[in-house]
Amino acid sequence: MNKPDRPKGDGRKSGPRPAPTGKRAAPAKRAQARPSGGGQAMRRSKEDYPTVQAFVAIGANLGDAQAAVKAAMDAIDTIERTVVTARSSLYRSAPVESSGPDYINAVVAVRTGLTAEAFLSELQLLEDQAGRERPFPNAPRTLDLDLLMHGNTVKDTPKLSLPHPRMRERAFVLKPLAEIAPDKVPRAALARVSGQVIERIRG
Ligand code: PH2
Ligand code: MG
Ligand code: MG
Repeated sequence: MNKPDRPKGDGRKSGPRPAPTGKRAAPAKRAQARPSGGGQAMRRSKEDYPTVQAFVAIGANLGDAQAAVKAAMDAIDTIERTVVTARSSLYRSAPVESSGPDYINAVVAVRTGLTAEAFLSELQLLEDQAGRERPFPNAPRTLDLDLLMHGNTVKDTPKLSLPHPRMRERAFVLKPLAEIAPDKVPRAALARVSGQVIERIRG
């Protein structure tokens, strides 16, 4: 079932502002200009926050999976304080420890000013909006967005493990990641998954 569209005015980058109503708008809250050396920083524009580089693995194997993966790349770019900086090709592979049709996979690089937890929540919202259901572990899915790395963050909590603990085991993650960030994928890691059959989709 399709979920309703994300409501407007929730801090997203794009989208029109509401039309003027004729009423006088409440004055915008501003950071007070303060003498340098203390106090609150000047308000920054959305693209001007300190950011880290992060990588997201995208997968889908239900419905029009190619369209879902491409749409997800665009949707990630609409997340607040986040810009997609590189997109891999799309790849096709058989389900690994999963079932259903072949998967379409890709990886994007982003710069994000969000914490790993906040960024993950945004990714989960996009999965929900794509109609993701979770009837059982590793069920076929309309959209899967896995946070692979977030800057130098290393953590292992029930909600989030970084870097992603299984990313080194999977050609459908390492191949697209190596395409856009070869420095993140040691040759030996690629060699270990070279027996896994995966096809790059051209065009
Ligand atoms: N994701 C899984 C389980 N198995 N297999 C392929 N080929 N591609 C995936 O993205 C994938 C999978 C769990 O997230
Ligand atoms: Mg996954
Ligand atoms: Mg996942």
